[in-house]
Amino acid sequence: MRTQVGIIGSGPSGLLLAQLLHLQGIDSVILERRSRDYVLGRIRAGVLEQGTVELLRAAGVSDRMDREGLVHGGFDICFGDRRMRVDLKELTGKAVTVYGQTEVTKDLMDARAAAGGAVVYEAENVRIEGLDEDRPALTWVKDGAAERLECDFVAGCDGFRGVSRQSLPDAVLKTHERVYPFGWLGILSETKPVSDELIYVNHWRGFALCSMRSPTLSRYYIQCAFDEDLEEWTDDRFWDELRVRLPSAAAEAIEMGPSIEKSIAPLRSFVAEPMRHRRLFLAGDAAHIVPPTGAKGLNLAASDIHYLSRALTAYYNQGGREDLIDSYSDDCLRRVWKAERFSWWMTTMLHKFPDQSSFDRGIQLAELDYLFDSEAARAALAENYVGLPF
Ligand code: FAS
Ligand code: PHB
Repeated sequence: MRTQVGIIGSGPSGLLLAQLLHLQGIDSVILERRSRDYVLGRIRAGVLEQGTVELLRAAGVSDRMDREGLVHGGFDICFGDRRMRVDLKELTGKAVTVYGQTEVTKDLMDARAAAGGAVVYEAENVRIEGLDEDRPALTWVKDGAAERLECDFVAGCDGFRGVSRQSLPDAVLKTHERVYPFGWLGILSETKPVSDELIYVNHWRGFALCSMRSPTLSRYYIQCAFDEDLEEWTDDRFWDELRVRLPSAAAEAIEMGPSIEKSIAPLRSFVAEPMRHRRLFLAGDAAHIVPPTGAKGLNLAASDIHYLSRALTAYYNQGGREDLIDSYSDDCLRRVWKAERFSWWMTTMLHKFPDQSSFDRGIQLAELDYLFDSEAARAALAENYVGLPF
């Protein structure tokens, strides 16, 4: 089997890349180790930057998002008895769109099927060969049979625990990491969201976030210990703890109900450099991870794919241009590190750190105080939240 671009992973990164390449007449094959249903069963991101929305429109997969997505012009931040709205629209002229990653993935899968694009689900033991000879190939096992795909380039869109990052030589790969001493316990419930917009809370017991997926589907998170046992969190315990952390008006108004999904996500900041080695490109979570506080993970994946699809299109459709291929890693990392900074800053400002000194707490409260008192501080937060330019 042969194709132009071999893609590992059918999450948002892999699917979006395949769709953008298809629109440019560039052929690709996606190899995914899980089943289609398993991929769609993961509940992850919820907030799309304006740049991501525009990229999905350019990819021709935005009809349902434009119908069902919730456009948000701001969000609230609470600490102590104070509550303030960050007016994104007024501060930046932009908004964000609440539309779950599951829906984005579904729309991209439908587009892939409509285009007759190849996706191999349950592809086991995917391996990358031939990088050093600049003749890459992907091998895998499907239903017990060994398979092989020759390609010009490989896109490693296989997430944090994929195979592609590990395929960079140790002498080439550099990683940078911060693991946070807590996690997020999240639930999805078929209830009316407590507010029309998101509410981020810094409470002395820990962080809380009120989000949503639709006017009848709520998404809530509370900070928990990084080694928390999910079995110990009944729905009642979750609702009680969430309500303690919310501002009183929200705590009284919240509609509670059974969780239809409940999970704990660890929080880490992680960057792998470079994001390209010979004919292998890393994109999305394969190259970087951010704590979800700033709602950047999925959006960074989108900007990586913007740069990668642009580079591969220049190579195939503009006479073998290689300048954008050569600058891909630097182009991505310039934006990645700014999103890493913002996500670290939001996380540090809003969470309770177990080993927090009195000085750390003083700085955290001063950060919040400054935000509440300064429009310039809110403008800096807002321009990062809506997404820095690609
Ligand atoms: P993904 O991890 O989504 O996709 C990678 C795909 O590659 C997967 O389908 C995987 O099965 C496949 N794969 C892995 N190894 C493979 C192999 N060896 N062979 C073949 N296939 C392989 N971001 C936000 O912005 N907001 C959030 O609230 C948020 N919450 C999150 C919660 C959790 C639990 C996690 C893990 C992430 C969360 N994120 C959030 C970040 C998340 O949305 C990612 O940024 C997004 O999924 C990135 O997409 P991909 O790069 O496509 O990686
Ligand atoms: C979500 O809705 O899942 C969500 C929203 C905003 C965040 C993180 C997660 O910062």
